[in-house]
Amino acid sequence: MDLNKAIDLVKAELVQSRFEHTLRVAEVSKELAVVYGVAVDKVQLAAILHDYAKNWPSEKLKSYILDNGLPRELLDFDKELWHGPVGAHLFENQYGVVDQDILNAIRFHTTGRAEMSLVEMILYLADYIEPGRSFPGLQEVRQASEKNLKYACWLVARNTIMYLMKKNATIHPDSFYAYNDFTRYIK
Ligand code: DGI
Ligand code: FE
Ligand code: FE
Ligand code: FE
Repeated sequence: MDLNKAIDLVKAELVQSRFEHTLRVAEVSKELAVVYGVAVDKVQLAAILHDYAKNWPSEKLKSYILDNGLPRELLDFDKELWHGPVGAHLFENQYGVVDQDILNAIRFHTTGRAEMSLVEMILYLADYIEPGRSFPGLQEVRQASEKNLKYACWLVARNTIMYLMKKNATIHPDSFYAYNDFTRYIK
């Protein structure tokens, strides 16, 4: 899929503020791709598509998961975790995206997972640090982002888990797998 088609497709699907977030994630992804020597076009396509299903009503996401054989256990976790796997499935099956690295970056952008690829890490990080965000501890992550990709991703995983635990939220195993994997690397 070419980038302009992807932009048109997501623009039609997202509210304006979410579309603008998407463009900022694409811009940050491009910068990180240059720093880490990753194919810019791949990272940008993943970024443009990553939140495609974000504004779907939760009932629509739920039906999509059930009707298309996505992991049922997703439904035991927060609705926020549904849009990545649904988007990845949809682009693979309805739009002919074949690059598994791009699809995995979309699929796992919310939780992360163990052994993430460079493309996956860049999207995971860019989604967190794009200039429209304001999380506690964000400055530290931004500073680390162009120096040490895995350390920056470790901060994202750690901050996200700490934030979720403070809210007494359930946490998906992939979020812990990502955290553990990055922790082993930075030690
Ligand atoms: O779609 P975005 O807002 O750009 O960002 P996202 O898809 O990375 O994250 C959406 C939300 O999901 C964010 O508030 C953090 C939350 N989240 C990430 N991992 C988990 C999680 N929520 C729960 N309950 N469990 C998780 O493991
Ligand atoms: Fe998202
Ligand atoms: Fe994210
Ligand atoms: Fe996002």
